[in-house]
Amino acid sequence: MKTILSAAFGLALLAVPALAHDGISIQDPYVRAMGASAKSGAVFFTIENHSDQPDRLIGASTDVSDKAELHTHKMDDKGMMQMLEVKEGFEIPAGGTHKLARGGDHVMLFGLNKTLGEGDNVHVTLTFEHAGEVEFDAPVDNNRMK
Ligand SMILES: [Cu+2]
Repeated sequence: MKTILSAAFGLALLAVPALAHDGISIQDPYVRAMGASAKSGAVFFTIENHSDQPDRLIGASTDVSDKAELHTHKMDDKGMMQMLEVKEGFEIPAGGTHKLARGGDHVMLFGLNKTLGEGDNVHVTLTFEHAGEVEFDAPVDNNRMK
C-alpha cells in the first residue's frame, strides 16, 4: 500500500511541470450581452491557479464597458434569484479552480460603449491579489447555456 501511494505521489509531482503555467490561467472564456441594445453584459470563464498559494480575483475591466464588477447570484428569502456585488472577490485555492458560470459567479459589465455582436472579442483584464493583472480575449456567445 505504501509503495502504491508513494508511486502515485511521484507521478503527481512529475505531472506538474507539464502544465507549464505559473500562477493563474484562464480557460474557456465567453461574454454574454443581453439583447442588441444591451447596456450590460457578463463574462464567464474558469480560473486555474497553478501556484502553491491561494489567490483571489479582486477586480476586472474590459475595453467595451465603463465598469466591470464581480457579481454572484443568490436566492433571496422569497425564492427569487438576485445578483449582488462580491466586494471581497473570489478565492481560487492553491492548485485549484474557480468557475464563473451562468446562474453563479460572473463578471458583470455595465455601460457597454458599443453594440456587441455574436463572435466579437472583448478584451478583459482581471486583477488578482498575487498574480496581478491577467489579460485575455473573450468571444461573445449569446447562445451558450453554460
Ligand atoms: Cu451581475
